[in-house]
Amino acid sequence: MSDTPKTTVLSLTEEEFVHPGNRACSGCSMGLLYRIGAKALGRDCIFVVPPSCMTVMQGLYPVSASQFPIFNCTFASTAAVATGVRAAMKRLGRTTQVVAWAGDGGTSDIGIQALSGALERGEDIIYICYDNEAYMNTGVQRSGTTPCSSLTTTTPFTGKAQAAKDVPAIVAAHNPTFVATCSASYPLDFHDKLLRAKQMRGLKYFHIQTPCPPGWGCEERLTIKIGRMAVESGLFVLYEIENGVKRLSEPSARLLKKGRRPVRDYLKLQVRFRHMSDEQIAALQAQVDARWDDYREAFADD
Ligand SMILES: Cc1ncc(C[n+]2csc(CCOP(=O)(O)OP(=O)(O)O)c2C)c(N)n1
Ligand code: SF4
Repeated sequence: MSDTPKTTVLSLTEEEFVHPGNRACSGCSMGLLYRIGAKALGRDCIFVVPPSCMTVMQGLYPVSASQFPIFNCTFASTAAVATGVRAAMKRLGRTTQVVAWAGDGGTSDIGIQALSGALERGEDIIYICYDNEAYMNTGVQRSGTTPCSSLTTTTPFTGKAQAAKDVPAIVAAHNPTFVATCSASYPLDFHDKLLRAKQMRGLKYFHIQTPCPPGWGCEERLTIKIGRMAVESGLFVLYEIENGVKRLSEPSARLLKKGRRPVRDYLKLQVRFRHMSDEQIAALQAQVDARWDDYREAFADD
């Protein structure tokens, strides 16, 4: 797997499937992720998208930000609709990639039942959850994957009290072909994982952290840096599970030797975490340290 050639900025295809203008907020990392991901997916692709920033980003009919057919479905039905579209393609004898592209609210809460069904059946689709860590399109309400302590409009004073659902672990418990976590700040890692996933049969699930300036309360110019800090501090871990074998991806694996940034660096750049006390930050740091002690044991030889 490590022998697979890595795409670089210079070797990335110049072909574009996403038009230069779209309706995402300035500094949105999801738009960048979509553009680079599309280069890996290629033209023969149909997207299935529930209500979310991705829908809005496309623009209003008859304008579209992208060159793919996009099926806008209901929130709860994303994976079921993708299943149906894939079956139709198969019936027509076409190898078209069917890609479900949903937000974290649409995946971890409202769409999880259809996703679980598609996982259990082993549907031959790619499912991408972009995780901006709240229901952003409707004004920053907390979702199942909003991190503990994060301020949202529905957790406005002391932040969310509960821990985030570990959706990739829930997905992995279904034993799909491929599970990967990615970050919009490492788009080439996402690109290359997608290239490999395209060659596999069965359900390929991607969970991608996508920093969101208005929702996280951060400067637009810092979006990519903040996503990197999430990885460098070990808070968001990049890994993949192929046929049951889990591997840390390079940006996270490198932390085993290099060490991690303090989580405080990441938290202090975002308004949603500014209210956290020193004790809360220390407790979070201790949790991350404990998790990495486990990784050091599990991945010592990687
Ligand atoms: C059944 C249903 N409930 C609520 C809505 C309103 N709604 C539209 S987009 C959205 C937020 C989606 O959040 P998420 O899936 O996290 O994607 P994001 O907006 O963050 O891109 C909501 C609640 C809806 N369209 N359908
Ligand atoms: S609200 Fe966040 S995720 Fe949605 S378009 Fe704006 S920056 Fe992107």
